[in-house]
Amino acid sequence: MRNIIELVRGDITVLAVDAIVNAANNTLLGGGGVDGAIHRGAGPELVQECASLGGCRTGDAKITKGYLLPAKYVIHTVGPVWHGGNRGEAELLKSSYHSCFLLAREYDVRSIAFPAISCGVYGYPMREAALIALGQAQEAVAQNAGLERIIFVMFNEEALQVYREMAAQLGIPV
Ligand code: AR6
Repeated sequence: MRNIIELVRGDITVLAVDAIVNAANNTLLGGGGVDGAIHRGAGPELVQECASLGGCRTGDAKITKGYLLPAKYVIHTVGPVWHGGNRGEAELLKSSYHSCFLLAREYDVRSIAFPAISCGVYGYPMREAALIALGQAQEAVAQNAGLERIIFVMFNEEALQVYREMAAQLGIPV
């Protein structure tokens, strides 16, 4: 497999990539966490475009411009709220990543950065989420030869360490 998956620690809003992914909510009208940071970085035009999109279902994704961000696009996805694991959370989280990769292909996105979708306010356990995120990235690499960089951006060292362990478990060179 091409070695295009990267794990980094930092703030996703400063990355100059084709697209950054936002862990949004169903309204797409902004919120806290990474969503708040992305809206602050992009400026008020982002919420205007988001307001025209009619929201977003859990597991789905929508794309906008990046406005004042260094990234050209923002792909907004809504991950599941964790309710203990028996309410379809894993399928929904998989679907969030998959939907983002479908949009990436459609918009010829070659470099894409993801936060740990659902792992903040929505309470998804980091290890399980990291396995899904990395597994979906492996599939996307196999299916889309145009992808050059997939960057998982962790806000803290513990999360980065979990991603490193899960990448090793899946045999992904990072
Ligand atoms: N760069 C990278 N990662 C970040 C950043 C950042 N600037 N800021 C936070 N994180 P969360 P969710 C990490 O809560 O769980 C919003 O209010 C954070 O440490 O942002 O999907 C939405 O509007 C965590 O690991 O997203 C929704 O209502 C990860 O990003 C709700 O939160 C995701 O945490 C979505 O909850």
